[in-house]
Amino acid sequence: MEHYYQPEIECASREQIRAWQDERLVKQVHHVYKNVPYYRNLMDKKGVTPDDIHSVDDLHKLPFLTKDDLREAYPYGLLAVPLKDAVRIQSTSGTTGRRVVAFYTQHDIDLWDECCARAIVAAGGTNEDVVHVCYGYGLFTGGPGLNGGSHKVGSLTLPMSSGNTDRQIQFMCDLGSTILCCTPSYAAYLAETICERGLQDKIKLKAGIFGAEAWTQEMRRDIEEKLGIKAYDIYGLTEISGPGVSFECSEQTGMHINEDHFIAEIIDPATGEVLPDGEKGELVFTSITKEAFPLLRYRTKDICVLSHEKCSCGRTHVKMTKPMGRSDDMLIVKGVNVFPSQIETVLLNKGYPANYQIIVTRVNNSDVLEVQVEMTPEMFSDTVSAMDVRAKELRDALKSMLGIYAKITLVAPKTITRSEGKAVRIIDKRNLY
Ligand code: DLL
Repeated sequence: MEHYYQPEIECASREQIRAWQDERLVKQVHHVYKNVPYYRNLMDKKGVTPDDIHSVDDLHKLPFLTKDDLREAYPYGLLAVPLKDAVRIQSTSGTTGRRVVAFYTQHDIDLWDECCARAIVAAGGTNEDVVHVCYGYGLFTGGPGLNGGSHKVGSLTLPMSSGNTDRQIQFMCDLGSTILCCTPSYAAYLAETICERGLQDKIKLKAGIFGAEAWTQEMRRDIEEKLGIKAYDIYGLTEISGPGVSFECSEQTGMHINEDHFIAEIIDPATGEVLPDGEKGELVFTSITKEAFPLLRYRTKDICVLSHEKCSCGRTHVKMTKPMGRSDDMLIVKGVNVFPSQIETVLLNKGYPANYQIIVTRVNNSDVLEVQVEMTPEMFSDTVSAMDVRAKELRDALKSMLGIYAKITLVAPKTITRSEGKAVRIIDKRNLY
């Protein structure tokens, strides 16, 4: 029996979806113009007023919003309701200087839960399931989002959060978890550990809902084989609510975007021109039902393709491909957002020259972040044990900046290749896209 499946919305006609979007967009534009001075300024600068927006056809008249706007308006500059009406804050994993906070009213939490519930149902979830959530809880949206969705479906929800693999596996066996929700890299690690311990027969998993980072079809097959499950992709970003902005159905040929809540556009990242279906470009979202933190034409930096082709599952909402890369230099390592500028800040603060290289690899399906750092000639004359102390200090400082450990390799002066143009700081060997 399927619970919380909403065919009247998810399989609505294109005309119906369009009618919802037209009406909600107009209302949303008035809401932000009236309540958010930051938006009013942006729109005034572009010479557009709420009265110019009559339908989705007018969307292109609105200015784009970027992560830089969110940082400039930090913390409360884009809050569109009185503080007393906001009930929750979530945040991106970026740290100092890069943090983005998003606000929710109870209505916003309800619709976010609804989006995640749809993802769980699309993966075969019902109120008979035991949903094992080991995305992180706290400021990260993964845990709270899937937790809320699972409640809405009526499944028995295990709020495990991340880490403590022994306990994860024990609960999985003892409680008979049937749907696993976590990052694909953690799913791969759990799968490997379960196989090593010969526990495949003790688990009852049937599906996994994995997202928050890029993962390949090979990784999907590996996890599916080891755990004996079907693995579904789920996409989202904190700014637009969190997981559940889009999700895979049984056809697994892209993720359906919850179009009754979010309007998607694909633009040329260089010119901002809107591109037609089937063309690759930057994904832009407009949230048309959120109250506390409604973003209009938010540039995600994720590069993908949209398709309105008919889906055999019956859902009519547009599908997006897996992101094929990003138009900025943000890396996602172990599910955490890492910007080279954060690493550079730590190095410069500790007296190192700005010659470094970031190398990301994937070993046994787990990300490894290595930072190769050039020493100054004075540092290079240190004893080996003094260098070990330096490397440890740097490792700790990076951990407190990024939230994850990096392998530090100190290298001799002038060994990192100098660039004549834009420095190549990142070598990503994971072949994720
Ligand atoms: O990662 C929300 C989320 C949680 C999604 C749990 C899915 C599951 P942020 O930390 O704000 O939010 O990171 C958002 O992660 O712009 C993409 O670049 C990337 N991303 C998210 N889902 C996927 C996915 C959460 N399925 C950023 N495939 C986004 C590839 C993904 N990249």
